[in-house]
Amino acid sequence: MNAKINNRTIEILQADITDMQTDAIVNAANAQLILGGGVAGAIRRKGGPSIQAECDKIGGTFVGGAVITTAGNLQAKYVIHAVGPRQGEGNEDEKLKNATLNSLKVANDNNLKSISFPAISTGIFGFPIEKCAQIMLAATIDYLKKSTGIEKVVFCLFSKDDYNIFKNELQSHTGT
Ligand code: AR6
Repeated sequence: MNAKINNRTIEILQADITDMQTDAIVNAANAQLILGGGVAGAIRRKGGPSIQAECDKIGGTFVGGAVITTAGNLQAKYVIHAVGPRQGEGNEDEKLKNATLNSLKVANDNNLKSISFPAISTGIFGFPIEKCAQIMLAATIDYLKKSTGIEKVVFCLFSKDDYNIFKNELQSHTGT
């Protein structure tokens, strides 16, 4: 489903994020920028070794931060590595909000028009999907209401259940 915020598009999609053709896709990263399992593993396998090599040069970032690399063999041009919180480490909501906003800021600073997000922290890091949908969508809607060059933000969910949770949450904001 699609919704318009300030003439920009938010799209909710059930798909593999490594197939997305947006300018950037977001990796659900860790603070060490070591591409492990989940989304990161899929990016590493399909994108090739150059992405991890660029991450190694950057070295790491804080929880809630985001850094950018090129995207190797992927369809997207860039990967934005966003570090979400691990469930139980404390201050998770704020960290997830920051990871979302910092990803959007990095995309905007690099003149990117479109970006695809996974449900950050909801796999290996164990954060609840409903809360993730609330936090990531609220942060994105707020961001798109301000001045930005970003025209389209896609939330790319792996399962039908996760898709429905994000769709219902977006509908609760837009009243559609
Ligand atoms: N496309 C879209 N969504 C996916 C895909 C995919 N190809 N694969 C998994 N998901 P996760 P995290 C969903 O575990 O919880 C790694 O080891 C998945 O169902 O990728 O932030 C990193 O290196 C879940 O809803 O990220 C970090 O160390 C969501 O993506 C750590 O895991 C996020 O799951 C990050 O853990």
